[in-house]
Amino acid sequence: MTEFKPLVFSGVQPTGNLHLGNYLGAIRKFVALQENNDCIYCVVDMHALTAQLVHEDMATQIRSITAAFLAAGIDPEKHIVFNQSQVPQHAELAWIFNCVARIGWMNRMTQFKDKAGKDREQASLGLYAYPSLMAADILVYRATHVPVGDDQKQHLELARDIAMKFNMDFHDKIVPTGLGIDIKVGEEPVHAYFPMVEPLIDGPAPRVMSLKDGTKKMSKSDPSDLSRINLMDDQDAIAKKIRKAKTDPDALPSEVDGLKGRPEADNLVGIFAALADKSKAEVLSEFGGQQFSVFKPALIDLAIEVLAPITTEMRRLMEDPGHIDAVLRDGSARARVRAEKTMNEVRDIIGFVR
Ligand code: AQP
Repeated sequence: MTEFKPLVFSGVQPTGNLHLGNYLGAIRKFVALQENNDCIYCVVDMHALTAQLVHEDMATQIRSITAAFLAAGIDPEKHIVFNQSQVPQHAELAWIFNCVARIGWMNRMTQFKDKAGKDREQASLGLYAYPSLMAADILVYRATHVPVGDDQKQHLELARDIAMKFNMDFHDKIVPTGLGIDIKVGEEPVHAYFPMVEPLIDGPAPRVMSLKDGTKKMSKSDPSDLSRINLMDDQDAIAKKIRKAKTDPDALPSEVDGLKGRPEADNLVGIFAALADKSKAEVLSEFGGQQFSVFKPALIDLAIEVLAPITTEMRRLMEDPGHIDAVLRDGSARARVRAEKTMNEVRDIIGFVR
């Protein structure tokens, strides 16, 4: 049985300062995956319009995310780094997926409920359709693996549902054109045009939580800057934010089970583990029984050690916007070739005349 060639795709929105959650949940995994995979990493600028239409500094934000990708160690020559709006095929496939996805599916998306808040009538249609564009971002390359934070799990399940419905609805068109590939869905071999994407959400900090509230996701849009560590924060800011991070009065436990019901402690141990490339159990074997007055300084040193070189390199790259734009133009040109191949096949499957 043939299978889809493994291909990694992921994206980050240019909606504000990148934070430690974006780094540990996404960008750090992007870097590791490029060793053994063909990878496409995208600054998803069209997604940035969904929650807020007008951005005074959109171009700078796009360059800043690109700088973070490069500073973290992504190789734009071996892989593809680009911004979504330069590849219009994403929007074209998203329209087709809008016609595949069912309103009932979209109504279940918790991110829409969270971001739209109480006044849903005033949310943009784009915010509602966001997961359909996200499915198109991935499937326009027929990508198979998507490294993301835990918050994106539901959207990836939707991408699978969209792929499956397209494959089933157009089955009679896919088979004679020979464009599909045999995949296994459960025990059944199915001739499919789009793969069933696999989320890659592992690691000790799949959802980094706010430093002020261990039950809330660390997020760019949190009004309190003390809730997150930004990738552009200097060493003093990192130290101050970790020192001020909410904790409880108890010492750290020696076993992972002891973190249950202690969201802030769990979060800081998870962050330490992810930054040190260790498991939470390993971190607790070192710090179990210690107070936060001992653990926090160690976390500050580690966070600075890991983040400072990235921050310095991001600042250096941001001084040469022409270079960043050239990287994005080159990546976009290469992405367009791949995306257009898929779109031609999709147009043929649907029966559009071309
Ligand atoms: N707190 C987090 N922990 C782990 N991973 C996270 N990601 C985001 N927050 C966390 C992951 O980062 C990638 C890029 O996210 P994004 O910027 O495209 O969108 P987002 O999830 O909406 O990010 P934010 O920071 O929460 O932005 P706002 O405040 O604008 O909503 C994704 O892989 C995401 O999982």
